[in-house]
Amino acid sequence: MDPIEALRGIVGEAHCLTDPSLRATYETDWTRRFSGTALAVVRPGSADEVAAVLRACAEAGLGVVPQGGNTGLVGGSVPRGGDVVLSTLRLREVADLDREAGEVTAGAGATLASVQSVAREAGWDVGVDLGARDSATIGGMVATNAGGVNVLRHGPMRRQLLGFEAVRADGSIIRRLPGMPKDNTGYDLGGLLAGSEGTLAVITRVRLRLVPPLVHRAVAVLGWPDAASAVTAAGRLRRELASLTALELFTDAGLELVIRHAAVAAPFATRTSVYLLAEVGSDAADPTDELLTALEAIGVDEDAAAVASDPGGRHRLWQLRERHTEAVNAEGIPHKLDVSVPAARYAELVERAPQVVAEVDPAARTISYGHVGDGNVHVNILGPAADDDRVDDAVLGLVLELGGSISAEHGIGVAKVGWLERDRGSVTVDAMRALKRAWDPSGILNPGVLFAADS
Ligand code: FAD
Ligand code: 2HG
Ligand code: ZN
Repeated sequence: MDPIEALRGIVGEAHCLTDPSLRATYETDWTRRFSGTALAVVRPGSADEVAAVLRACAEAGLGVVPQGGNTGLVGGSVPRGGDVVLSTLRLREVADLDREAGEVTAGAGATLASVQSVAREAGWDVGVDLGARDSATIGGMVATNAGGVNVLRHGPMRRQLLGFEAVRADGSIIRRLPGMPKDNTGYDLGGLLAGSEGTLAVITRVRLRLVPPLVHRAVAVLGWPDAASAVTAAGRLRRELASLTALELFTDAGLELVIRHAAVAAPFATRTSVYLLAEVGSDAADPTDELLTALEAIGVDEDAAAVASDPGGRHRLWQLRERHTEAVNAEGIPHKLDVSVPAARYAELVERAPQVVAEVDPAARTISYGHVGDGNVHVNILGPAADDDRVDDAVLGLVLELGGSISAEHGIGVAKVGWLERDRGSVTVDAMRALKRAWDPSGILNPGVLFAADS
């Protein structure tokens, strides 16, 4: 049977999109750097339909690209040419919230914001938070092992997983639901799927551990003359502040773009080279005094400090950091290098990244920001053509020289396939390939992601 007919028969006419105008938003990634044509976009409404779609695609030898909110930043969520995009957006049920235990089950296509809303109504919260919350889905976040702004407090997505349901390439459904906080029954398959970027199975549901909500919060933005002083201050804040929930860094070049494109005002009149954003939170008492005492202890410049405890003021300060991604996108198509280095090399990376970029492309602009509390920098480069990888190679080479990781939280996708082995080594990557062959012998799941398509 014609594969499109088979897919229509499984998901229904309305959920098998072949018209180019209907497919378009599924075919280009958030940055516009990566795009490809899909044979069709299918939107299954249940795990059984996902299984039938995978069986039909396996039979026809078609690649399948799982897609959630399409906010991924490494090109892994869009087709490479002729693949079927399997959108999870109809799998959005949020159910079985256990108020006593603090657990909830979310469909893969539920957005983070929708799960946060259900959790908060029940007096809980989700341990991972990120700027793309209104579009990023729980399935995509597990598949990328997303990090976000609270990793130093609650860890990345993998740490929130209690149970899962997923469909393998042959259409078999594996399920461990609800899953338990302690569960040593063999391999941790949910943990394996976290960060597998759609190459091993399609995640259809997960059970998440929730965290207590922090009703009292305070945020500070602090200016520093250079990256080294900012990173030293960040280390001291980590030691001084037991209630720390987020510790972020950005530079004046990024602040300038946010002011220009997001219509947000500078935090204070003084402009400095580097800024830190620190947030504290507590479920019991207002932590503002604790924050102010810590700021005094580390000796901040009062002309380059802003503190807010009220929701509006906190939101304004957070916008300065969270809107970097959209502000960079408004300037052009960025090269995005999401990397991490040991804390002792963080300042060096921030200082040297623009230098190594300028050596290969003097006209390129480098804007760095990130989760300094986790050693994670997002090096964004504007200027080079989308397919000119020289600046990417220069920054990733520097990261390995500094003893870091070429992907901290966004994954490998298609963007960093050429660098995986240089980071992890051939023995480790061979072990990964062995897993891929065992789970997906025909290689239909997200071909070209993690490993080159023909390897
Ligand atoms: P997609 O983009 O749709 O897919 C991402 C990958 O997961 C692809 O490889 C896809 O094939 C696979 N996938 C998707 N769903 C499934 C599924 N159900 N089963 C198997 N595989 C699947 N990321 C961070 O880590 N931290 C941040 O702070 C952060 N902030 C961001 C801010 C903005 C403004 C934007 C645009 C992005 C940000 N991201 C961040 C990146 C992105 O939001 C995350 O990678 C997120 O986890 C992707 O979710 P998604 O649903 O959009 O997945
Ligand atoms: C963030 O921390 C996201 O804001 C996106 O991970 C990073 O825009 C980026 O490069
Ligand atoms: Zn990030």
